[in-house]
Amino acid sequence: PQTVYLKDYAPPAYLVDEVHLTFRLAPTATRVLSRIRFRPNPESSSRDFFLHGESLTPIRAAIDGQEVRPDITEAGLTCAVPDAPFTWEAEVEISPETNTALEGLYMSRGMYCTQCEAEGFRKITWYPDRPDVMAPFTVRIEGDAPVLLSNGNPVGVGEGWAEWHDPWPKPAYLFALVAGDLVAHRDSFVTRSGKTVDLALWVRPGDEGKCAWGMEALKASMRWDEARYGREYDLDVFNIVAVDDFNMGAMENKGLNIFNSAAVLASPDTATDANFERIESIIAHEYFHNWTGNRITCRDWFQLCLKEGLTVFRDQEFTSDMRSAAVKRIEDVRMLRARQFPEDQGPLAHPVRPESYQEINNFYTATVYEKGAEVIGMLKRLVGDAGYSKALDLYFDRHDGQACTIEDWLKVFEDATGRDLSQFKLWYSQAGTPRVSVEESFEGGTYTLTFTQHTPPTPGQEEKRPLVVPIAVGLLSPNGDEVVPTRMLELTEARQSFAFEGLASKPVPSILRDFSAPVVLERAASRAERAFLMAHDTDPFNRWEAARSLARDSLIATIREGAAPDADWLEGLAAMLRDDTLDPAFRAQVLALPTQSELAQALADRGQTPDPDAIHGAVEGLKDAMARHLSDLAPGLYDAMRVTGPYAPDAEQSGKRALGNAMLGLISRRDAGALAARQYAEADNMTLALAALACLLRVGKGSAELAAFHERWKDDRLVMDKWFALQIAEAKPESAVETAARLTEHPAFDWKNPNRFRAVMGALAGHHAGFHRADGAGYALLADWLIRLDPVNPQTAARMMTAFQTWRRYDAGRQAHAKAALERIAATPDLSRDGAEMVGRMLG
Ligand code: HT7
Ligand code: ZN
Repeated sequence: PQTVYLKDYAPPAYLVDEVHLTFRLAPTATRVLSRIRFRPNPESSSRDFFLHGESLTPIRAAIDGQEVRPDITEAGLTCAVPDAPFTWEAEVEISPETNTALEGLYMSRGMYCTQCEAEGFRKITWYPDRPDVMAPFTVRIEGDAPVLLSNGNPVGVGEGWAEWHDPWPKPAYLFALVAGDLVAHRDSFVTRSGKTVDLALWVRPGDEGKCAWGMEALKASMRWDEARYGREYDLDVFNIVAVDDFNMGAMENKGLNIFNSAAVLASPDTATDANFERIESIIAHEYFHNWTGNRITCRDWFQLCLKEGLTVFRDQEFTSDMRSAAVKRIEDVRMLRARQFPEDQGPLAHPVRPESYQEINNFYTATVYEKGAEVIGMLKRLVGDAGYSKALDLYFDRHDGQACTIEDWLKVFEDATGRDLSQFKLWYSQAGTPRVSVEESFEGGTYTLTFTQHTPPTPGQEEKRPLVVPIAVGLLSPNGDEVVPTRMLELTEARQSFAFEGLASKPVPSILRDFSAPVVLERAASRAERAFLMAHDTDPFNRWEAARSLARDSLIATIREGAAPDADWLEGLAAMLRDDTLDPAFRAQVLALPTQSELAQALADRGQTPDPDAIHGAVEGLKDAMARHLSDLAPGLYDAMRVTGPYAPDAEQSGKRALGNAMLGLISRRDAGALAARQYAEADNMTLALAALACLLRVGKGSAELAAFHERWKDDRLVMDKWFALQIAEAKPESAVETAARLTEHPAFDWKNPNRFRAVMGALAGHHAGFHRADGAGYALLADWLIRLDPVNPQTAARMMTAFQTWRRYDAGRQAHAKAALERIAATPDLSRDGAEMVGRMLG
């Protein structure tokens, strides 16, 4: 396969002034007619006319009304064209029903829908399918579906047809079309300049009761973007459609967002609090793309973080404002460590702005998204809130309607704040997680912190340079008072000292507050010091971090030398749980242990080969110890967290349920599931029911409840995904693979549906000890299914291949099994470009 390089970027030879499309819908023979006004690009010296196009059956083509016979290849066409503006017309035939890759125009249970990012439009018609070609689109849809939707504003509708016009120039990846038997949940929003926007959330009949939350989230997002970023919506309508078969969470098509049903549909009895929170943030994310992504888009796909990092950062800010900022920061860092750190520390490491790819779909990664957002958070910390606002205002003013680069983005910060960002820019080009170590000294009232930074090599990048690392530091006196409030230190050298003068006694430092940079902080703080920070730090993130690192070290000590659980940590935990001034959601976060995969990495970092069974055993042992140590406290706290009144998925209620369910988890370890059985029987919402069912399965009970759950929800696909996933997640390490294998035989295991495939195979990959079983059965089962899925849906198969990315961490036996599984995938005849690139990088 061909590798595409950032350095080879060249502007398009032709620009597009307008696009007219007509769709004559038919499941296996849809006709797409295009009329496109092209003109030579004055910025390009090339006059080669090339249009992308894949899997299209050509019917006819014409230039300025004259039939032409272009040279057609597998990737597109070339044609002789006039050296002046001209009109291109073409007709092609495509087959949405047989399009199982869910890219381009496809069908999901009788409904037509599209997914064009990144390069799906070329499966719809011939076009310069690259984000720096932007044009207004007019779309006519002809078909017998009752609802026919496309981007922009409706301009006409009749029996069997509808016409849409999107006046905002956009790249083809933002094109969308939906046609089907849908019903609307409607509302409206009045923008701050007084324009009324008609809002609709389109779903299948029967799903009307799951729309209210998504609509509220949309209105909250629209309000927030006006208030916080001064960004107003710019069309008369905003449509969202829920689709069952979808490769990712959602897609920000202009005026017509398309969502995976799982990322938008929710009701108290079918969705958990976590689902509600995720839906709120995805709705916000896609809505925010209207400005950061759509009005200002990417010049090329190497600049993906320009829209994704920024939009993730904005959705994180939104959730912080809507809920608890401290809890949101903890959740985001947990996610970063669980998903991005392994990527950055393994064979798939790549810069936030990659420099080459074979298949761009493989670069919608945690590095581009989550680390991309962290980079923006650091920029904001460095320039301050006012500098950030000024830079963003300039960004929107200067670049509205353009396709931009990271250079454009950084230049607005330089121009708005006067800062030189040349060293900061390294965050975009240098892969890998920096490691920052700290030494301290105290002499004559001066406390000095000396930081050393080092980024380990990553594939293709042996040498690393020092980065600009904002390190937020506060100092506490030994009695717990804050003697130096948070100060932002800027580490720019490989080794650098910072002094704090005039201190009466040696302080306790609180370093990397609010997780001010995406680094691994290597600091040999004593257990006593961390217990002190756990009790006294004024920075909630670092309070949580102190607790977390004590738990991690306790687990590591158990794994390495069979040590008993850290009694000081258990005592500190009890004190925090008893502290009613602390938000229940925060207390629930303090109870969450590091993931088993994180522990494996922590052991590997300390030079020890991780043993998944020993890790699993240590975690179970620590949970038992927590259950014992907190046994007096847990029942009272469980009762205190009971919510009365109608269910609401807000921060307050969901925090209480999170802490209550955490207590239930501990209590179940000692009452053989009696309380969990009661909670399950009495539950009037999915959050309580699912947590209770999980506790029952964990203690080897719950088969009757599991069967009843199935009976009640067998017709609800989203709830059934939970039913599948839960059984694997709660299986014992020795039976997780068999449980997954058994579930693949279940008649409801519709493996071509990405949600269902992920429910089973994703749950297996997420079961650390189960997936990494010593006999390689976990690797083999996943490989079997990836080989089967690859020709059907390469995108979803390739994403799931990342389950293997840590394979080199483990012992020789496991490595041999994992390597054999990867080689088997690599040797599959006609393996997709997506799959070939992923296994190639992991084996490389
Ligand atoms: N911009 C979108 C990324 C995307 C996608 C979405 C759905 C299906 C396939 C996709 N490929 C790329 C989603 C987002 O970040 O908002
Ligand atoms: Zn996005």
